[in-house]
Amino acid sequence: MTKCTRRSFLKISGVATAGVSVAATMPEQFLSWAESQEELKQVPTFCELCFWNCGLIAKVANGKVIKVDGNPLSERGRGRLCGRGNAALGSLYDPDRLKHPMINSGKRGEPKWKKASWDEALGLIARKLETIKEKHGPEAVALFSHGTGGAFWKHLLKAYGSSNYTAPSFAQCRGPRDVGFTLTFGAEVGSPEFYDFSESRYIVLLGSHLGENAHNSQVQDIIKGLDKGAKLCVVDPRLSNIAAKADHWLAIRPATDLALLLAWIRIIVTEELYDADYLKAYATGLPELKAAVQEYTPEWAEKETEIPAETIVRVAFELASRKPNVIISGGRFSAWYGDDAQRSRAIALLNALLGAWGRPGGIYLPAGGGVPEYPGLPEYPEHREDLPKLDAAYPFAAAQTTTSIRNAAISGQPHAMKGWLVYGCNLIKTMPDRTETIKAIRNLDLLVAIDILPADIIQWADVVLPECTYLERHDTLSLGKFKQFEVSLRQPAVEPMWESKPSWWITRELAKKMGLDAYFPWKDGEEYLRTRCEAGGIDFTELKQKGVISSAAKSAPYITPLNQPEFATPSGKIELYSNQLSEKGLDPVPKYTRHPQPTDGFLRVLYGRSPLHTFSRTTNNFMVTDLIPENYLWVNSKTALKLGLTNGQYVRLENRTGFKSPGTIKVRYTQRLREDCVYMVHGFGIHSREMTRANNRGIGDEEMLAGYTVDPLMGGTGMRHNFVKIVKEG
Ligand SMILES: Nc1nc2c(c(=O)[nH]1)N[C@H]1C(S)=C(S)[C@@H](COP(=O)(O)OP(=O)(O)OC[C@H]3O[C@@H](n4cnc5c(=O)[nH]c(N)nc54)[C@H](O)[C@@H]3O)O[C@H]1N2
Ligand SMILES: Nc1nc2c(c(=O)[nH]1)N[C@H]1C(S)=C(S)[C@@H](COP(=O)(O)OP(=O)(O)OC[C@H]3O[C@@H](n4cnc5c(=O)[nH]c(N)nc54)[C@H](O)[C@@H]3O)O[C@H]1N2
Ligand code: SF4
Ligand SMILES: [Mo]
Repeated sequence: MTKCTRRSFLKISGVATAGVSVAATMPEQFLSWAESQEELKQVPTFCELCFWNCGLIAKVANGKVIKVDGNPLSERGRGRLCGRGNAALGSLYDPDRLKHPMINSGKRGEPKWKKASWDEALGLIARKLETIKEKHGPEAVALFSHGTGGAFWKHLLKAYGSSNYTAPSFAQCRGPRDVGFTLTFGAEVGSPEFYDFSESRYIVLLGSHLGENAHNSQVQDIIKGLDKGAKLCVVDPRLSNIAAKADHWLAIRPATDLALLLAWIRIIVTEELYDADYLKAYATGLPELKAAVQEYTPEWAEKETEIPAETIVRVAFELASRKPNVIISGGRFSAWYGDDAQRSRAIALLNALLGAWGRPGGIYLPAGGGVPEYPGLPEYPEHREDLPKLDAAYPFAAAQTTTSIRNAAISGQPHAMKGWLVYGCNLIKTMPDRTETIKAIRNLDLLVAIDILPADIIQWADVVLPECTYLERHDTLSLGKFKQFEVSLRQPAVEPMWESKPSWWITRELAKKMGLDAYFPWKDGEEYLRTRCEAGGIDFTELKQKGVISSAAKSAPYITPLNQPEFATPSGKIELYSNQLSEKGLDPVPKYTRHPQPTDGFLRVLYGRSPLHTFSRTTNNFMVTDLIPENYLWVNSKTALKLGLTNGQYVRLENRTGFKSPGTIKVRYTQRLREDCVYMVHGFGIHSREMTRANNRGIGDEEMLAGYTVDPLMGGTGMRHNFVKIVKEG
């Protein structure tokens, strides 16, 4: 940790000359520090307001964080933070935070909270977990997790004897994409993605709204690429911020992207626009692919997508003319329509045909690297081999799906499911079909929520454990595979407030109560991290000082005669035609099927991200709610006029089952959206009175969802068949 004086800080930050107007917006802590002669402590750590995990430096005075800045050493942010990252103080100093453990003495879902000591709360959880293990076996307990601290909970779960670890960020998010790419290349595109945007010469984005999706370094990279002359084609029913910068905006009819992709593949294979040498060296199945896509002509695709055939052809030729320095990306969130792994595979096929994998401006080959786990821990107990797999129906479920855990809790099939540990997940809002989620929760013997806020999920918990925020804790390391391998450290800038605690502590104390101490030998968070770093040859003192350490050697990010790629597919090659799929009775080349479109005055709900919010994580954060307090309903102006809506008017939504939204949402006229859709950002529509700024603000897209379609390959849940009517108030 380095220190700077008040004077040098004022000079660096420009505050000394900025005068009264800046002072008026400065937090109180800052002003009192500026008045004092205190030295400013600088603590490098990393952000958790989303999972990009940008390095940041917390400026601390009088025991309070007064400001955060980007850490220039971090490849994830390169000295910058996004709008959410800058709102760190709004998370840390949120007066609505969970302050002490709580036990529900009422019914599940109608909580009567009793303040509890840690000893009492953890004792109760330990007893219940023991009982579940005795009655049903350890597999009857599952962990849902999102965020860095989840690693300690996963470790606890495995030590307890269960492997039922799941996350909405798989089957409700990027799982379909990862499976589509793995089937094709034998590897995922990574997280952070290995997109070499800054060197690209042609970029196609389908339903990826980078910029609003504020993944820090990736936004910087795409802007760099565009500055250097890359062409950009954005496929989106809405003119997103990035579409506004594009050479082509293709306002596709929603749910028809696969038609467009197959037409592009057909043009590229029939006109032989592909990278022939590359395919010869690295791919198999070109003739089979060619034969399989013949029906997908541009004229056919025009009818499905409403994109003119000549535009489809033009983009294909432009794109191919810039191969192999191209990226075709379908975004990160890919659980759209139920055929999502196949749509993602079509995207992977296009990248393959144009030779983008392992090429400059394409998908680079990431640096290797890792840090060993804490040495000397006992082996996890063996899992029972005879138990039926929860995801047996999905041959390519690369991770456990949330829905099969939910189904098991409802039906007891294929085995009992009685306890849920929910870490940093707001399942009420992030799993499709709330009724099913609640049905499952009612069947449990125990639901523990580990959170920082009284979010919607808290209302369904038996025991609530308050984690301290990322600025108050040590956590596991964040490892990044970029062109260099990078290790980031989280360390506390200030002491945990109230009775909140970090996960390394909570899990250790809980483990002790279950006789699992041997798995948690660390004295404290720092000792845990130091030991792992030492085992991995990383200078922990340097890491503490810098926050981020990158490997000295650069990897070889591109294919050269001496740097040949490996593809972990059964054939060892890029699989343009997939025997793995045909062996399971699935389409070896993606096939188009038509999805329902809204009729009878219904409009499709499109959803995405606000650049200043992360789902429901920030909807109560006073630093961003000042700017964006609620979500808006984008309505095409023509549609709005037809429906007699005025700009700024509050409306309700009604879905296909007749369900009316509990909350209201403000209409926003726009010409940046197709007439058959409405658009809103996800995360609002919180119903928790204790979240005073978020409660009942706006509507959640998930509240209106009447059904979802399941991906037969990997169990992802397509959540974009969401049709609504607009209901005027009064
Ligand atoms: N309908 C619909 N469903 C969706 C999406 C959508 O857009 N629409 N998005 C999907 C996507 S892309 C994803 S990735 C998933 C995400 O879904 P989830 O995995 O459920 O995650 P979040 O919504 O990030 O979870 C937010 C919870 O984490 C808590 N939290 C915040 N910080 C911390 C912390 O430091 N520690 C702890 N313990 N808790 C914390 C918040 O208070 C909140 O309760 O949802 C998916 N589901
Ligand atoms: N600021 C901010 N950034 C975030 C997050 C956040 O919460 N806030 N969350 C992070 C997470 S976990 C994820 S997964 C990513 C998600 O970010 P992205 O992967 O970029 O994607 P989405 O949220 O799916 O994309 C929304 C876009 O898809 C368009 N769309 C809707 N339907 C269709 C369709 O049928 N076809 C096409 N072509 N487009 C369609 C919408 O109009 C919208 O512009 O963002 C990450 N970044
Ligand atoms: S992108 Fe923004 S919110 Fe996400 S980690 Fe980086 S600074 Fe934090
Ligand atoms: Mo996500």
